[in-house]
Amino acid sequence: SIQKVMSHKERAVKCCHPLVRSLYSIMNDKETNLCMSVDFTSSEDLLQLVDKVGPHVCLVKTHIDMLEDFTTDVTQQLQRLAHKHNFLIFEDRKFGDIGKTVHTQYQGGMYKISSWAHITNAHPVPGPGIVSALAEVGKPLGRGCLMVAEMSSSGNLATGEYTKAAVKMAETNKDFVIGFISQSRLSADPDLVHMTPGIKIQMGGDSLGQQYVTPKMAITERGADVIIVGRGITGVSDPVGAAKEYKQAGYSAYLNTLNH
Ligand code: 5BU
Repeated sequence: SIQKVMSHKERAVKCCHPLVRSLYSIMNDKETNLCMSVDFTSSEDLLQLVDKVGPHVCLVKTHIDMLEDFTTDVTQQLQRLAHKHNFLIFEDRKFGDIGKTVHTQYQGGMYKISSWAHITNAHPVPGPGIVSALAEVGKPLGRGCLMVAEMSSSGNLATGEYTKAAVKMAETNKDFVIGFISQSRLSADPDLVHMTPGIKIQMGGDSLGQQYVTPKMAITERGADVIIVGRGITGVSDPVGAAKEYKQAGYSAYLNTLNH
């Protein structure tokens, strides 16, 4: 069970990082804690779905390096849609190298992630230097980073002391680290956002190690602030209908946590 949570409305005012306040303000206004993970290989498919589902989500999560036809126009269009529908963009890059390398990867290369993604994430495995390096690029732009503290995949190694070290890295770098990718509530600090992937209304998993829990379980039992849903939305015949369903399930579970 989890401690009493602060409402989105309160967090939109009280959280220390401006990006976190923006996120909670969007969540409060649009009544959604849903992040859609749009893991497509075609830019047109990606942009079309984001335009349709945008009204129902607080965040759109990308794997930009999955696109077979990437051009900078895609990230410009994505930013336009983020503005149109009032959501933030999260590039699920999972940086995981030494400081010097991730600095260049975050700022430059073909994707220039720091120039368009409000949020990105990093593995704690290289040590705290990964946070300082990414912060050098992202902080002046007002960006935020999530630590991958736990994973949804079967047999993953992000457990125990490793997870604890990730929590410490977040709690001591709150000017840039805004929270976690996690499977449970890891920090009592309301400034740190907990986002949980591996969500499907029909539990189970896939053939490659993914493990799912329901939106309700993620929020009420595991303390997620944001639920991340990919194929539960993108892999069905009516993605907009599914997005509405996940939005509803996620939001009512959130409202329930306030009443307890
Ligand atoms: P799915 O289609 O809902 O299974 O997609 C989940 C997304 O979240 C996908 O983009 C993964 O790369 C991402 N993910 C995850 O599933 N589990 C994790 O622990 C982390 C990221 Br970190």
